[in-house]
Amino acid sequence: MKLVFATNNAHKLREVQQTVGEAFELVSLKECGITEDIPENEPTLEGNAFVKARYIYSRTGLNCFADDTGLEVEALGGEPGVRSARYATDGHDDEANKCLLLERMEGKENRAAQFRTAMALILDGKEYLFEGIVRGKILHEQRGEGGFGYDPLFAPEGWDCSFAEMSAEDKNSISHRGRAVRKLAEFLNK
Ligand code: ITT
Repeated sequence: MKLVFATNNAHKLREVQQTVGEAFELVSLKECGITEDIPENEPTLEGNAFVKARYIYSRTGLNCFADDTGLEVEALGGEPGVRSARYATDGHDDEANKCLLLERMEGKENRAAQFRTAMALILDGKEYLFEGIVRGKILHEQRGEGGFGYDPLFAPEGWDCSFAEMSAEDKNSISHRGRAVRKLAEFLNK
């Protein structure tokens, strides 16, 4: 089955393709001719995921899904949350975002945090929502070279390393997006 996945992030596309398997051919935004930025101005992850999915469905008429992910830090009242991509600047500046997070976490004893993904699917015009969460903690400094985004600062529960120090397979097996995508794949396979 062909499905449009609403992302321009090559890391995410690879991660998700690995998780859903070969039964689904994922098509990126670029591949279906959408080059403009889709606005993500909703106050929730779910809202943003649906805005993206509806936009693609109305432009292409193709079955599609879209995700929005946020890093929710307990000591910061759930921040950066829905603003994770635009935490430090208007753009997607990963380095600036990580620096700001470390700055805001200075002196905080409670390091608990979670990544949460909301995944919106539109299948033959009907809408569905899937969620994935992974709990963990914010490290005091960056560790590892793999992954992307906030990965070097996040250590998942039960692991003695950051997401950026894990193989893509290990990260996928426990990650927020991995969990949401497996729920989506299970639903599609039914
Ligand atoms: P698209 O919108 O094109 O899919 P994006 O990188 O903006 O790509 P999100 O809006 O879902 O993806 O991500 C929001 C922020 O959270 C952004 O700063 C990402 O780098 C970060 N993020 C998302 N998933 C992550 C993950 O698995 N590990 C670390 N950081 C992640």
